[in-house]
Amino acid sequence: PQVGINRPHESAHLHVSGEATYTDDIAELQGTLHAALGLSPIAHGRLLSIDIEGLHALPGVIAVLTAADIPGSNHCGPLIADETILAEGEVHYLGQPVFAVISQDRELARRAAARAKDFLKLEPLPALLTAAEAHAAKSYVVPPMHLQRGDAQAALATAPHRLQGSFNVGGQEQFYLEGQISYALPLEDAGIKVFCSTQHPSEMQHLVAHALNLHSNQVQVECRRMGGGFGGKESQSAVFACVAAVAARQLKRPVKLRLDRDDDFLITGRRHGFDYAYEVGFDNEGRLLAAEVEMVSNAGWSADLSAPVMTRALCHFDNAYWLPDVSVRGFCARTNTQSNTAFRGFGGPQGALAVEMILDSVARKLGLDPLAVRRANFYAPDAGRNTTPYGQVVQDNILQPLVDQLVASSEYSARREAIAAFNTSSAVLKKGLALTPLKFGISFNVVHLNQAGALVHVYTDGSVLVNHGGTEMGQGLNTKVAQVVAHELGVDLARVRCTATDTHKVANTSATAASTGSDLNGKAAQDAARKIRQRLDAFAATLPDGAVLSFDELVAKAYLARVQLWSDGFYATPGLSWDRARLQGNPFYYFAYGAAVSEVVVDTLTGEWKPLRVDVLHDAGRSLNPAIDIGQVEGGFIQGMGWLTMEELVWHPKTGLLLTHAPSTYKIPTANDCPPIFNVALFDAPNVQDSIHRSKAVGEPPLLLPFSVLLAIRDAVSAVGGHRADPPLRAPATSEAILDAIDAVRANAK
Ligand code: MTE
Ligand code: LUZ
Ligand code: MOS
Repeated sequence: PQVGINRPHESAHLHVSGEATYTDDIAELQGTLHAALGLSPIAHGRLLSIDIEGLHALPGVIAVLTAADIPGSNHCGPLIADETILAEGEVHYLGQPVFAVISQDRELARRAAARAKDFLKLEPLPALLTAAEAHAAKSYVVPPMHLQRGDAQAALATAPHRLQGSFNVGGQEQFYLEGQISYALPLEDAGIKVFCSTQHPSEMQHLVAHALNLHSNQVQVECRRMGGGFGGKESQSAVFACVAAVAARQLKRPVKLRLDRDDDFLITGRRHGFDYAYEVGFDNEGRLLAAEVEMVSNAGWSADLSAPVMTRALCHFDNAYWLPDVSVRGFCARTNTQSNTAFRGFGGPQGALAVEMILDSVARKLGLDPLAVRRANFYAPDAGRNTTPYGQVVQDNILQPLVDQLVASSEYSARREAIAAFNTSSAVLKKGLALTPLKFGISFNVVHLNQAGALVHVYTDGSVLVNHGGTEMGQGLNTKVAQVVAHELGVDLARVRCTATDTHKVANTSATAASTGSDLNGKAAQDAARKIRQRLDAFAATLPDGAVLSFDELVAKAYLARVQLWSDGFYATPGLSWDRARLQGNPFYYFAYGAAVSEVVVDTLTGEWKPLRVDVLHDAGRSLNPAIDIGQVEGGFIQGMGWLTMEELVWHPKTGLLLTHAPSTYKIPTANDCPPIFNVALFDAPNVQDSIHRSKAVGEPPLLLPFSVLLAIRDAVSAVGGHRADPPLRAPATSEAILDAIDAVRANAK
């Protein structure tokens, strides 16, 4: 078999030798020009004028482009036309692109663009800089959403215990190592080709076509690979693709637009920060009987993907738990900051974090181990505790056996006791332990996006070339799709290559997102390969009996017999339905599960902390490639740990300038932050659905595993008050946040 086995990433040898070609590595054509963006220096204001002549006079400036130079539409929002490529009339955040400067020299273009504030005439307007302010002003990018089942108010009134609270979690920068970049080449007859680092080549094709007043068949977008996307290149590669294309078209020269890191931070959005307010009712075992929750996301200045992100947040508040009477409201606050967007988990982590924080508080209130409270709330096929608040029946629940296995392998109970003993005898250092489970819905929560296409060529020498609609961002999609094709054709993986994603090869693709890349494109490529195999089988049956041919020999003969040796393939996920107005239906093909146990030690004098040991058991179904999947689990874990513990975004409270706009002030985890003991295993069970070789999507779900780190820190802080204290710990749990929470626990104990 070619699937279900460890295989290195198809580009691993290129990644490590520096030979992998990213967009900026493509040999520049003669005459290539460079663009840089001039940004709004204020958070909100009327754009009175742009001194184009003044900018033109700066050294090296060949052209200055503004909204007026866009021949077609200036809109580039993915769902709602509320977003411009270049500002028009008003500016909505500090960092918004207002104009582009084109030069032969990238440095000169950047220098000119950096002087934006000297050449823009702006009349400042009042700005809303926080989600709380915007929520108070009822300023939203889309109408509020409400997911409900039963009567939460009535259930609250009769519950034996009630708990009210609020907390918040910050946003997160994708911090793809390769920043946003596009390289546009004008072609004959008004055509254009754009090399773009994007998760969504088809959307870039459509938006470039609209901006240039072209048809889609005149625009080609290609992406061989990204140096990471993490959701940040799902919709937000658009501005850069469109600006490069408009400039290339106007100047009839190739134009490259590569952002430097600070501009990337200032211009693009990231994971939505969330504010939560809740009231829950529960029984003596900590079983939730009622939940009333309000979630407010900071959407930023435009809608972008905030609506589907909030939908996913609402549909993941249940996480692993059955909630009888529940009311969850979602508000996407419009603020004068970067427009927030997709980031690994797409709102799911923000939704599920809420219930995990709540259950932790419930456990402390009752004096129970949080794990016991979690288990008491699990979805269970018996007793009718098995339907999500949005009406989907959980058919593939493996929470119980998965958590049992992890509790045993991590020695949870013994370590719980050892930690309690340690904490009674240790005044300054406190340890904490937490196990958190996850359930993550797999499919785009917009039904029609769940489709994919592929094109497979078998050449006469028996080598195989695969093209599919997905994009490679390091996650190993091409490797998995090549394995599927090799398996289907019965050839060695070494015979199969994947080529760059190209809108001229497979049309109308969805973003590589929602973790569906290998589910969708794997199935589409399998469909294509299967058609070829069936033709070869039929042809082989016509050959004289006893002829034993290799694949290459068979293919060579089949060609001479005029058998079609290439094919398209298509796949659409079955059984999905979604009522967007009522937030009810079957939005997910299946669920992925997982759980993690984390142990940390906190220095209660400094607020510093360290992970000591992490055990993960993650469900990747029958994994297509366990080595790649374990890499995804480890990466997702560390990335989520960064979000919850160290990555802090700070905007200037008056000007709205994002102060943490570079690695000097914005800290992501490094190799040194990995837990010294990091046991990651896959829970080996086939998907109950007919997914590609019964595997499960693995890209995003692991991001929820490090909830266990945040809650282990919370456990350690709570130990300052004897584990019964309910610390008001915000996320990210930076040292400052940890010290604040310790202070609060101590003040409460007095
Ligand atoms: N892994 C790497 N190395 N780089 C990435 O950019 N993006 C994540 C995840 N894993 C990402 C990654 C996100 S946000 C998604 S949605 C999935 O990969 C997308 O790829 P898949 O659907 O093929 O898993
Ligand atoms: N839904 C979803 C989406 O669940 N994940 C996504 O990445 C996405 N992107 C666009 C629209 N809906
Ligand atoms: Mo991933 S956030 O769906 O690109």
